[in-house]
Amino acid sequence: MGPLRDRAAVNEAAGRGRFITLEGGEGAGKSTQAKRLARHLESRGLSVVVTREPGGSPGAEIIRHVILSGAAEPFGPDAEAMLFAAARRDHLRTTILPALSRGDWVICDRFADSTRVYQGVAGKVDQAFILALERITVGEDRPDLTLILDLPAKVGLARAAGRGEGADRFEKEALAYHNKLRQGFKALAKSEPERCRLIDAAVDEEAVATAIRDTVDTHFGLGARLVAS
Ligand code: Z5A
Repeated sequence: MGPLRDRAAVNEAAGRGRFITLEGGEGAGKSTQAKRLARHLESRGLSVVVTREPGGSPGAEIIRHVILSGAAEPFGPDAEAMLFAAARRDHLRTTILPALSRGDWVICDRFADSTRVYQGVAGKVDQAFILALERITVGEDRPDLTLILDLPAKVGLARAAGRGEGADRFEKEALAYHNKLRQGFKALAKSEPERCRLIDAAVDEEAVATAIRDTVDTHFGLGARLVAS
């Protein structure tokens, strides 16, 4: 049996895959850590899909462009929240749910918690409205585990700027806005301790990866799992 067949067999035995999201402010290291976590889970014999929001499906990628270019900004944060929700619905239906049904593990760089914090806490969109959108678009398909990468806003912004790609719709906001985001994510971690884990992201990449691996292994009982190949 080749490695691919082995992997499929391992996933089949595990049933539905697991859904892990990474959250946090700008430049927290989510994309970097999503790839590293995928390699770790693959080393445990699991099939993994790495995806992101906004985006992650052809339709949602179009909406991503509309939002991040700033084209939707004049309509206000309520309309932006609805656009994120529409993109999420498409992403879930066409990418995330089919992958989970196949038994794949899905790692998503940002998800509904970003709407709660960016549009809800920092954008001051009514929380009841945000939660209503979440009920419609996400429903019961919530993440099994959310890793919130925490670091001072200034450090994250410096890292993001270091990539030299220019600031998008949200990166160009003032430092006070980014501090608010950090507090919003921390409050979220506190309010849902079963699902959310706060990870210190101000340390070096390797140390963050180790903390994430330990957290995921413990949460899903993967510690003793051997690769079936
Ligand atoms: N948004 C929203 O408002 N509402 C929503 O519902 C959703 C999103 C879903 C998406 O932008 C924007 O949409 C986002 C929120 C908003 N705001 N902004 N801007 P995006 O997808 O383009 O970007 P992002 O999600 O904010 O991620 P990011 O800023 O690109 O950063 P990251 O993925 O967290 O970090 P990274 O790319 O892995 O690392 C950044 C740099 O730091 C890079 O050069 C790394 O090599 C370096 N790095 C990574 N880790 C470390 C450590 N540990 N030490 C030192 N340097 C490091």
